[in-house]
Amino acid sequence: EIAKLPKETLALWEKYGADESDDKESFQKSFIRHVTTTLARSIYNIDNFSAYQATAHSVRDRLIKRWNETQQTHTEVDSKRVYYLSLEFLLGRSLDNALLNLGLKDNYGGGIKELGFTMEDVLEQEVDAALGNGGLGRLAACYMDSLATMDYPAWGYGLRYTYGIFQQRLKDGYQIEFPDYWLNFDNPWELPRLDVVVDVQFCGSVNRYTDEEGHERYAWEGGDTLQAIAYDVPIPGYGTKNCINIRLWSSKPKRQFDLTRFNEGQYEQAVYEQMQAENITAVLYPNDNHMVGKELRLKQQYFWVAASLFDIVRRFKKSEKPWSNFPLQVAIQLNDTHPTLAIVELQRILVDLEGIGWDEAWAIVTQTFAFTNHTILPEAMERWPVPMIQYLLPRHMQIIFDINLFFLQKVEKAIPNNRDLLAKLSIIEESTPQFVRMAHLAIVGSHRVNGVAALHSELIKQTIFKDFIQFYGESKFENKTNGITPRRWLHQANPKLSELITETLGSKNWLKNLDLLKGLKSHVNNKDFRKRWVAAKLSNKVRLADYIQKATGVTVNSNALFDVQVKRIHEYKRQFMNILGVIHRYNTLKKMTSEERACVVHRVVIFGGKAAPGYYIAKLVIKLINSVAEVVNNDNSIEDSLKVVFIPDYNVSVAEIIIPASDISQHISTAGTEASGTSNMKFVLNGGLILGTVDGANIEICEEIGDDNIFMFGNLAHQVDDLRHAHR
Ligand code: OX2
Ligand code: PLP
Repeated sequence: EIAKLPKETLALWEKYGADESDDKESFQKSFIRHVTTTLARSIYNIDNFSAYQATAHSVRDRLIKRWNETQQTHTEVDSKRVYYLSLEFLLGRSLDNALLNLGLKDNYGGGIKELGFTMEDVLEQEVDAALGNGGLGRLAACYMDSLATMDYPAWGYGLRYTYGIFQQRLKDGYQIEFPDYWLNFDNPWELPRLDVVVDVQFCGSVNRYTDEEGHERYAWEGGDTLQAIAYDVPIPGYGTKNCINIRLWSSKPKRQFDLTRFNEGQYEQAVYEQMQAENITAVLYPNDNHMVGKELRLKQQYFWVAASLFDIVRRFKKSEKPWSNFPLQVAIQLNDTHPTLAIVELQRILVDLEGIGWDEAWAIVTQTFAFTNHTILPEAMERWPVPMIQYLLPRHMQIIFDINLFFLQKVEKAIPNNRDLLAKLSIIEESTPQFVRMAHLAIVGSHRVNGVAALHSELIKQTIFKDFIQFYGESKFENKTNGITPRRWLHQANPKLSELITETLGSKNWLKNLDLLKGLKSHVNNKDFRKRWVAAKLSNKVRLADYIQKATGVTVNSNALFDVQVKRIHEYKRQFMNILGVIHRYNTLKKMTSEERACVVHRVVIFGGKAAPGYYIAKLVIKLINSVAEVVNNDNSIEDSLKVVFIPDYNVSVAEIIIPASDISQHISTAGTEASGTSNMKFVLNGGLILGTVDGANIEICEEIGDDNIFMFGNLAHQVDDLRHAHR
């Protein structure tokens, strides 16, 4: 098509489409242009927030260009694409990350200063994109950064929640929740694609018919139809032009309102349907590692999966390749069981809509999907009542029954006469009502299943998925230990230490190859290096102490030891054990004489994390921590040897301040319960010590950093069960 355009037209595109430069003057020009045109303001009417918006829009212009070029290149090259389906993307802020990844930070920093602002103030204006609960959602965000940086043709698919994870405030030591209306001001980091609209069907019924060739076919008919609208979030890689995409879907009604009702003057009823439709993507479920079987959540899952698969299939069909090529062009990774319905949806598309035979379709499906398991906690296992699926997705329920039947027939053939095994492996739990076990469906429909740390990947084979090994053998199950992006968690969060590392190693290559950090080893006895290392840590602690003062009103001494536990509040993560330890420490300090206390290292114990709004015990632990803090911090007799703070509203931006300032951090889950943990990696990367149990990725971290840098304690995973029984 391009070849057909007249030469003059092409020349115009080339002339005016050339990249805007990234130098200081070009930034200042684009900044002023955005203030006057995008924001409709003037030099007399611009505050820090407008300065942030103008800067963000200037960066956005550059991101969009890279995004366009990347997508065009991937289409031209016709590369296999990897799709990451995640109900959560805990992205945090974007401006600083984009400036650093695009290499714009210095020029933009200098440019903005001359315009009368400071980069620090401007960066502070951005609200977090907090479309996730904790580790699982942040992992998705880190993976997108790494996929972009490593030049993968990757896409993320998720939901554009109107409300992200709630904001946590404290009242009398108790957690209270406030809605996170993050889209209150415009969001420069998304590109609305009002033309990318997908119809999504719910309810209705299934009609069996015979097609022209005499084949028995099924049609899903009637019910309600909603629309999914795409919003694209560009994710720039570091030191590359590659800029990948997260496509987030927002729900809206197919028709604006019921005209008949409107004309009859029943205005509220007329817009009811619209409100129902918009509800689907209104709010992120605030539970971490805990399933709540609400119908709206199941609707979210299908809405998201249906829109994403439609989009993926549409892109594949443009290539006009045979269906057998689908798994060669498309890899879909399921982030936990939340998107498991995608397996059923693809089978439905292939069999019902494309007319492909069941077995051929199923081979395509299983070669396309792979599944990541993130937990072995029983309360987190997703199971949906059969009647609920039957009502919302009648055809999908039939397909699930068929998948199960054919699977169990294969099991019976391979391992005959073992009814007990069939019951254990079945996708259907034979209770009243029946339930669909989503993890079983995900395993049966995928060619690979992975755990997220070495221990966890072993444990899933011995516990929750044990029976599947009998049938599949071990090779379907593998380990992929979690990772984190060093761009955000060291380069961005800890500029002083990053600068020291870059100077010492002589280049920034470590930002793309973390193994290069081993090169620091030969400098450990260098006096100047050590001095600067300690100075970086101290300045991070001063920054955190300032933040603590502002957020809690408590003054802490930056020269004390900072002892940190920040993560979702959960019984298995054992914040309770930590606070009991603090009470013991306090009682011990109280019994000491002043002289004895003078020999004790002063300590600030820092907690942070949200409890799910319905998690009573977790909320009580927050209250306990605050009550202990109240007593300890107001007791002059211990002479500042101990302080306790609970930092409210722990999120990605707060993590970026806390993690680089930690001397020692606690990752003390009961062995076998924390699948991996990812904040443990972030603390270590910032030169902190770890106090941890023999659990999750702590074990592999220990192998890397050596046991001088990590204090491990407690029972091993295999001992825990015996202990539990012994204590009954
Ligand atoms: C979390 C796990 O609890 C955590 O151990 C892990 O590091 C993280 O996922 C990323 O893999 N919801 N959140 C998780 O699992 C589930 C389920
Ligand atoms: N919540 C937030 C805001 C985070 O930034 C992280 C990781 O950095 C987590 C939760 C996960 O923490 P953990 O691995 O300790 O559970």
